[in-house]
Amino acid sequence: MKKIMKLPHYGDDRGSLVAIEANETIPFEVKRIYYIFDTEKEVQRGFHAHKNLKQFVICVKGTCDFILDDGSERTTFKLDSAKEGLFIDGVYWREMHNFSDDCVLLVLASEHYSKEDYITNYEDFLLQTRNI
Ligand code: T46
Repeated sequence: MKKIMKLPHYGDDRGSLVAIEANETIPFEVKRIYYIFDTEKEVQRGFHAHKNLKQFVICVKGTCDFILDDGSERTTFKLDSAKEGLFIDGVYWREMHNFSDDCVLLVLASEHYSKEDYITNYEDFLLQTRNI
């Protein structure tokens, strides 16, 4: 499953606040948080899939393109709002492109970091999705 989810946004004349609660706003327990920033425009990141990981990706500042490939279709999500996030649950090849200079990409993850969870070869990813 992959989908953009709107986040509860509390704005007033002092500014904006978004709150995220594990297992409520997003459908998993958060075990890890990381964020990506200072990424040059021409840089491309990702180029892997995960075997068993749920993630929620929020572009809290700036913009970037987040591509999800399920083995037969590539979908590009333009992330440009701190008031929504991209929920990813399943084996998708992911790529990130077109980072704005000010982009800060916040990621909430359902599992601790594990190198073994990564599929870094596209052919291996295709085999996994086709269950061959
Ligand atoms: C993903 C996309 C959206 C850690 O030590 N702990 C961590 O939790 C993470 C995420 C990374 N690292 C180390 C591993 C590498 O030495 O940080 C370095 C950069 O990671 P990576 O090259 O995997 O970064 P991206 O931007 O290509 O991918 C990351 C996540 O790794 C990945 O899970 O879905 O962001």
